[in-house]
Amino acid sequence: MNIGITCYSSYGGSGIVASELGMELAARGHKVHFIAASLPTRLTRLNSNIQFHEVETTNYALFDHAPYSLALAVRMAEVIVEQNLDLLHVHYAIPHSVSAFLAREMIKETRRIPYVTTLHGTDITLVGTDRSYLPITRFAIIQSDGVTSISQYLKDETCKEFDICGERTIEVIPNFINPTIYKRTPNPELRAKFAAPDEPLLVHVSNFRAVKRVTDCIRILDKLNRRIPVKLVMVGDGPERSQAQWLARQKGIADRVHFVGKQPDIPSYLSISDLLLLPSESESFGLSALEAMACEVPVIASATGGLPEVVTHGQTGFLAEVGDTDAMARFAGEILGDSALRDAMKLECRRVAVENFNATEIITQYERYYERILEAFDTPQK
Ligand code: GMT
Repeated sequence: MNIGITCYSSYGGSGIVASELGMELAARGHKVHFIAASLPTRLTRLNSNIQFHEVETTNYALFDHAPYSLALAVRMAEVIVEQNLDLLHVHYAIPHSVSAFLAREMIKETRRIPYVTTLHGTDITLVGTDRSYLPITRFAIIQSDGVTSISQYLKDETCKEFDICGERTIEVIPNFINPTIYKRTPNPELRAKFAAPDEPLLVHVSNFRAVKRVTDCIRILDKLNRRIPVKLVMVGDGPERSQAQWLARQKGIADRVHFVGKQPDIPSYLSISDLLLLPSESESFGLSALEAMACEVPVIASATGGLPEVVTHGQTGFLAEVGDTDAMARFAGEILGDSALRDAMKLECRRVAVENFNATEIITQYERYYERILEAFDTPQK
C-alpha cells in the first residue's frame, strides 16, 4: 500500500505512535509518506520506503497566526496526487482530521481517496471538549472513512462527549511496542551517573505538561525517600519542569532528582530503572507505561482513563487515585522492599507487553483495517 501519515512532530505520544507505525509498515514493504510540519522526532529508522514531505506555512503581516491547517490540506492534496497514495492516516484529530477532509474534498473529482483518523487523547478529552473546537472536530471525525481509538476508554469518551457513535463506528486498536527495540539492556555506566549500584532508581518520562502532574513525582520521591534512599531521573521537558525543580529544591531533595531533558534513546533510560512513575491527571493510554513494561519496569500510575487497560493493579504495578501520592509512595516502597514481588512484576510486565501489545500483531490489525476501509470505499453505496 501507499500510505500518507500526518502527525505532530514533537514529543507527544501521538507523534511517537504515528512514527513507529510508519516505520513498521515500511519494514513490511509498504510505501509510507509522512506529511508534517517537520521531521517527526521518533522517525529514526528511515529506509527507502519512507519519505518525508514538509508542510510550509507562509506568514503574512495580515495574519495573526499562519493558517497551518490550510497549508497542511494543500500539501496533503499535492502528495496524494504526486505519490498516488491509496489512503491517508491522520493522528490526533485537531486539526489533522479537518485538513484531511479538506484535501479529500478538494481533489475528489479527479482522485478519490479515503482518510482514517486515529484519536489519541487530549484531542478528545481536553481540546475536543472546548466548545469552540467541538463542532468542527466532531464533523471531521464523522466525515472520516475510518476512525480508530487507542483505548476502549477513549472510544467510550468520544461516544459520550461527541455523541458520535450512532453515526460512526470506532475501532479500538491499542498502542504497541517493538519488543526487539523496547527490551531491557543493562547499561551500568549510564546508571552510575544517577544512582549507586544498590540504590533504587525511579524514572518518569513525559512532555512535562500540566496533565502529567510531574510535581507529584517529586512528592512521591520525597515520601518514599524518608523510608528508603532512592533516586529519580526525569526524562523529557515542558512547561512544568521548572515547577518540579523548584519543589525538589524546596523539599531539600534536589540532589536526588536528575532532570536530563529530552532524550532520543528512551529504552536506555528505562533499562536502568526500577520503577516508572506516571501520576497523570488523565491518560487515554499511557504509552510510556507500556514502553517501561516492555523494559521490565513495573509502573506506579493513576487509576485514570485508559491506564487500567495497560497496567494491571498488583501484577504489573500499582494504581492509585489521581493525586494520592501517599498511596503511590507506599506502593513504590512495597515493590522496592520485596525482591520476590519485584522480580515477579518485572517478568509479568515483559510478558504482557510482548503478548498483548506486540507491534507484530497490532500492525497487522492496522493493515486489515486499511484493507476494510479501502474495500468499503471502492464499493459504490446503494
Ligand atoms: O496529551 C498528550 O500528552 C499527548 C498526546 C498525544 O496525542 O500526543 O498523548 C496521548 O496519546 C498517547 C499516544 O496514543 C497516549 O499514550 C497518551 O495517553 C495520550 N495522552 C493523554 O491522554 C493525556
